[in-house]
Amino acid sequence: MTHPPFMPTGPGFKSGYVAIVGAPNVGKSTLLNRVLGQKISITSNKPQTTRNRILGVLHRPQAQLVFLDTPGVHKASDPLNVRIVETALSSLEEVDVIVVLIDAARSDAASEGLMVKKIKGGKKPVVLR
Ligand SMILES: Nc1nc2c(ncn2[C@@H]2O[C@H](COP(=O)(O)OP(=O)(O)OP(=O)(O)O)[C@@H](O)[C@H]2O)c(=O)[nH]1
Ligand SMILES: [Mg+2]
Repeated sequence: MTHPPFMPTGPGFKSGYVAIVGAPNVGKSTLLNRVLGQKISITSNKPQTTRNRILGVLHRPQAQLVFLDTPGVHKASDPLNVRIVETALSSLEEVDVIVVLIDAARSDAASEGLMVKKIKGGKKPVVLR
C-alpha cells in the first residue's frame, strides 16, 4: 500500500511529542511559529499571552514532530494563574522531549526552580535553548 506524501510511514520513520516550556515572555510561541514557518500561536510583548496548550505539527519526510506550546511557568498566587501554570507543567508528563527556553539576558530563578523540580528525576531528554 502506498501512503500520501503528508503521512509517510515505513522503516526509519519517527514521530514524537515535544513540549516547549519556559518563563513567561521568553519567546516560546515565537519559537514554535518559527519552527513551523507559520503563525499558529499568539505572540506579544506581554507576559502570560499563551493561556492553554497550543499544538503544532511539523511534517518531515522521515518524521512527524508534535510541538506543545505552553503557558509561561511562574510563581502564581491567584487560582487562575495557578491553574495555567499547572497546564504548562503537566504537559511535561505527556511528551517525549522537553525544550526549556531561557532568556539568556534575564534569568528567572523562581520559574527555573519550578521547571527543574518537575523535570528532575525524569528520564526524558531535555534541550536547553
Ligand atoms: N529580542 C528577542 N525578542 C524575542 C525573541 N523571541 C521572541 N521575542 C519577543 O518576546 C516577546 C514574547 O514572545 P512570545 O513568543 O509571545 O513569548 P512566550 O514565551 O510565548 O510568552 P507567554 O506565552 O506569555 O509565556 C515578543 O514581543 C517577541 O517578539 C528573541 O529571540 N529575541
Ligand atoms: Mg506564548
